[in-house]
Amino acid sequence: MTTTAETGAPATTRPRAPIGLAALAGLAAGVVTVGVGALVSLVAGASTDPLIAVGSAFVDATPAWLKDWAASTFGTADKVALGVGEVVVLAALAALAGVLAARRWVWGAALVVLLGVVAMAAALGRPDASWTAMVPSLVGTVAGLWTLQRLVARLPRAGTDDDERGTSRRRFLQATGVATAIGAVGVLLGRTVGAAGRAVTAARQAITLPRPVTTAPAVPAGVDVGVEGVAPWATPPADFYRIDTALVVPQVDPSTWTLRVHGLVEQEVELTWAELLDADLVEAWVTLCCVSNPVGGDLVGNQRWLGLPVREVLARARPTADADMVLSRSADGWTASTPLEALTDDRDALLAVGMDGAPLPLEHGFPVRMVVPGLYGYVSATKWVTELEVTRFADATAYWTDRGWSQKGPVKTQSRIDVPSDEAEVAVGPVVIAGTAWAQHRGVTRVQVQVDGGAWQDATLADDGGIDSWRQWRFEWQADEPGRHEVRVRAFDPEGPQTGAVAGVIPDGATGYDTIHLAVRA
Ligand SMILES: Nc1nc2c(c(=O)[nH]1)N[C@H]1C(S)=C(S)[C@@H](COP(=O)(O)O)O[C@H]1N2
Ligand SMILES: [Mo]
Repeated sequence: MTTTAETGAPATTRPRAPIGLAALAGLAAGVVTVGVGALVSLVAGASTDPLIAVGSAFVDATPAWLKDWAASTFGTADKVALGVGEVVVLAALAALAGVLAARRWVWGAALVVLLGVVAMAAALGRPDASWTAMVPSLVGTVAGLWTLQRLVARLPRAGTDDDERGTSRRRFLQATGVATAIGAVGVLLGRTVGAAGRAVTAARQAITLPRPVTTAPAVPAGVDVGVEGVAPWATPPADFYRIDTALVVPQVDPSTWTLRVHGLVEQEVELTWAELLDADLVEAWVTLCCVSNPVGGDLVGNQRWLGLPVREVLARARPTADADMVLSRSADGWTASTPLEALTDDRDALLAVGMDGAPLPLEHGFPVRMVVPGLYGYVSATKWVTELEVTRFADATAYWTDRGWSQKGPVKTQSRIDVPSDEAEVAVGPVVIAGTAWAQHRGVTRVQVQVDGGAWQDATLADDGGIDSWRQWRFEWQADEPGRHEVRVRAFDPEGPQTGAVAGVIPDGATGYDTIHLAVRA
């Protein structure tokens, strides 16, 4: 890639450096910038890492349609996709800075400084940022500039004799290699040491949760319908879907955690971790689901949560009569607006500390999160929660409602076919069709299956684990005719059947029947 430039460059005042090598110098300087930034972020906090800060700012600035596209294209791997995209764009810009710097130093330097300023601004703009947030990007940029200047000065130039060029080329590549290695070590250290969040992980492991004062009702033996391939009724925490805007998992130390309850209240309340664990905790099975879950999707899970009913904390604070909403806020500045009523009625709306009998996993909101039966996560399930502001829908908005999603997000009754998989081949004869359905806080009362547009037929429901949990079902279809067949499902809650009208996830959740096609062979 260097030959054209090497042979073709006219020797003017300053001989041209091969463009490929110049780009390489820029890339190496880029790696140093990012690596030094990552190292300094070990002290300044993971959210100040330049790549993470820019990525997070990007996430917050992303319009809803793009986010929706990313979520539906990459699913829960959207964070990986974002990271890859960011690295590709940055690499291209770094290479460009190298090429520019080889022509005219100030052009290359200006591009590096510009990128540095963007990263500093992004870091300072994080909700949890203090002025030190800009330091990793600043130090990284200075290190990157210095590296670029040294490498560009070492670029082998056309016009010198062959021997000399060979030597200077080797020296340049060595220097570039060393710079890249140093930068890469910085990135690795920054990510492994930083992301492990050792202190908080250790604090979590040291916790013994108290016994609930009210235990969850015993789960009937038959909540699992007993068909292989159906998502288990109790979702293992390791398999529980994860959706949030946090590029680095917030590290919240329970010993310094507090929950501040304020706003339209007669009495401000502040709750510590010790006080929370001392309170009368209850246990409840609740199915959580995401408004971004497409029909048939798997952004839904069921678990046993341990926590303090939010209504008890609110009762201490005594909301004033004009309040109708609680704006919950997380350690990393995310917000959700929840109808006050859903937090004060008799449902198990929890300030949860436990999931599946253990402290919350870090990525599911450790040490404390909200869980509210019957509402989508975006309006209720604040992870790493630190603040409840009692307010009014007329006066305040939240993270997703600012981005075009509905103020109110009650879960829509839905059903899903888990087996067979779509486009599966099955033999003529009995075919077991099975899956799950949910209508949190109303309860699934009936599930029906329809084949090839025929009559809706009742499926057999698995045992009921409570109205806040999903419910499995199975149906045996007698497949007589070879060929392609269409199977659909619908669930009922006490108000009737779910709607078959097709709607996308924006602004308040997808509707329509989950549908599969089966190839029946003789
Ligand atoms: N702090 C914070 N809490 C959050 C979110 C977030 O982005 N940040 N996302 C919400 C959304 S949209 C959903 S669906 C649930 C998902 O919870 P889970 O990741 O534990 O499954 O968390 C909610 N709580
Ligand atoms: Mo969500």
